[in-house]
Amino acid sequence: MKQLLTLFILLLSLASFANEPLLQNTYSREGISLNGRWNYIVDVYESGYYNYRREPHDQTENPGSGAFFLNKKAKSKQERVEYDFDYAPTMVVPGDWNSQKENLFYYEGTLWYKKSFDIPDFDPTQRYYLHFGAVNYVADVYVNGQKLGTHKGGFTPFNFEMTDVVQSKDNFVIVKVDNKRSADEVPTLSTDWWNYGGITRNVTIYALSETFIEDYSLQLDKENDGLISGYVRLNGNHKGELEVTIRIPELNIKEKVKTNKEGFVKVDFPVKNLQKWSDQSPILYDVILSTENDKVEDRIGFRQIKTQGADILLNGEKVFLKGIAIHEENVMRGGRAYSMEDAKILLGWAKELGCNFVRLAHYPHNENMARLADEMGLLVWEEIPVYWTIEWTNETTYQKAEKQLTEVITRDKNRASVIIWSMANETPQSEERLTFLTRLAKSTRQLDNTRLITAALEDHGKKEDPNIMVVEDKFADVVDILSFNQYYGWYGGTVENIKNIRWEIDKNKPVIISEFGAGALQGYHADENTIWSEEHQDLLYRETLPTLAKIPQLSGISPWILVDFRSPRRMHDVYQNGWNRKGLISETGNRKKAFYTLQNFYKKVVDTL
Ligand code: GCB
Repeated sequence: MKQLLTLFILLLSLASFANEPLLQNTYSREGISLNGRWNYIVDVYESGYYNYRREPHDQTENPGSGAFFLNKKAKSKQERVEYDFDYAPTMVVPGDWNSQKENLFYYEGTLWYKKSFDIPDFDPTQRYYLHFGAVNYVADVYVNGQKLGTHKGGFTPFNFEMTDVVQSKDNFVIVKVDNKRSADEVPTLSTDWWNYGGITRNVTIYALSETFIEDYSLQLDKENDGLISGYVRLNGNHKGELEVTIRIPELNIKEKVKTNKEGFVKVDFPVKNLQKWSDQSPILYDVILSTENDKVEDRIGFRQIKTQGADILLNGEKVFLKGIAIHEENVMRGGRAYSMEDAKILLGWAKELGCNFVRLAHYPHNENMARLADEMGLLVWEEIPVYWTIEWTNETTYQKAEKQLTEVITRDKNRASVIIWSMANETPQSEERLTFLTRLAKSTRQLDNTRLITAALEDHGKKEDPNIMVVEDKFADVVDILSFNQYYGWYGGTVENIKNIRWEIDKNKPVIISEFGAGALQGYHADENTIWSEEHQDLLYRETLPTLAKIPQLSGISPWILVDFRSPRRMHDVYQNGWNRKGLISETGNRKKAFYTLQNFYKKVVDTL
């Protein structure tokens, strides 16, 4: 009997791990924001999660009073409860904990958040969803003492339905967040960025009708630029087929389609006089999808992106990607960036640099970034944190990577700005890794065959002639764009010799130099041969840019990196102080010399390529 019960509890807990389908375009829905101050308890030993036999409270029959998700209160002077959220300190959500509390600066572990909420105009006929923009890394979510589910992956959105557990007043949500690194996770133990923990993006409640528009994809057909195609998916207990109307008023489009019994319908309709979205002219159209009792509005750009030989074609025309790599940090405030205002700072700097392209490294950034890039005319590379030494043979690790990729593709598939999905960064070669990445690429193509696939690979000097650089990687056969990071003059090689090197790329594919760079402490001036000086970084840029320009297949670059970023790997107390100094802008917002060199290159040189 006891075994059966254990099995039942295990099945229950597994069921709760299945995330629910992601709500598309939450921007168009009026939600109830749970942003603001949340109480928190730091739980180093996870004693609010496990009982003293190390069994998870939420998987035991009678969770004891130590189970934090119950939000227990002592009801009498004899009752012992060893925590109380209402007396706990508070911090701001969204926001990482490291930059908000000095004593949590280096913290990697479990922290519990709690917030009380009411639902104004509560309507028992509606369905209520709790949506998180992202939580790093594992989130266990409970509402009113009931577990809604668990989500893993620090940079993608997720939501849970909570219709059966909420009421109009006196609700509470408790989230256990754990950002411990682990060898089998994605990312794995070692990275070169700060492991900011916490509820790092918005938390919002959405009230939805019984049957609502869950997801849709609308894009210009890859081959036929007179056709918009995609699908709409409804969610609900509807019976039979339902009508969906898609309107694009400026194009005089009003399409009525019927879903199948599962609420799904493929769409395909001709379009005339469309002004295509491009970096030069980022035209977005109002798109309105409606059913009998739901409506979502979006702003969508329509464009085509493909490769032809060694060229990247945007709407049939060759485009050179004048890029920059970006980490998702707002250095001016400190910590993870999360708001539209943060996105405006970062993408505004990229524009000032003269970019038409950004590499959002090394994990999915906030949805604001892609939405703003749509408005600003920036082409976007998005990636998942399959970085360095992932466990290639671990099936669960693969599933985690694929899930993160699926979540970001699901979220951003209607963004014209996003043209590239990148599978990985600087991963060491092996057959297992090739299988892993090829599988990821295949699954990406199944999810979205309209965008280009790449991965940041590595180059090396030939044995016979170290001045000849090559990329010998079988994954190069799988990708649409051959991208690689190269640090000649910083990690190996000398700056003086940069002019003598050349790349031999034997593939007829577009090439992106996904990284190059050198560290410099802003304000530190010396002769150009002095490492860490602004002059030295600038010299490396002046030498590298013309050398790269000689690669016949060169279709873009995204130097490393827009802004200095926090990294626990960078401990030199004079020059680094916990910051990776390869930024063109310092953590105080000041431009370094190389910023202007790259800006100048983008203004003048690129057009002649
Ligand atoms: C790289 C990595 C990037 C690092 C950078 C560096 O190749 O892709 O994540 O931050 O080098 O600064 O070493």
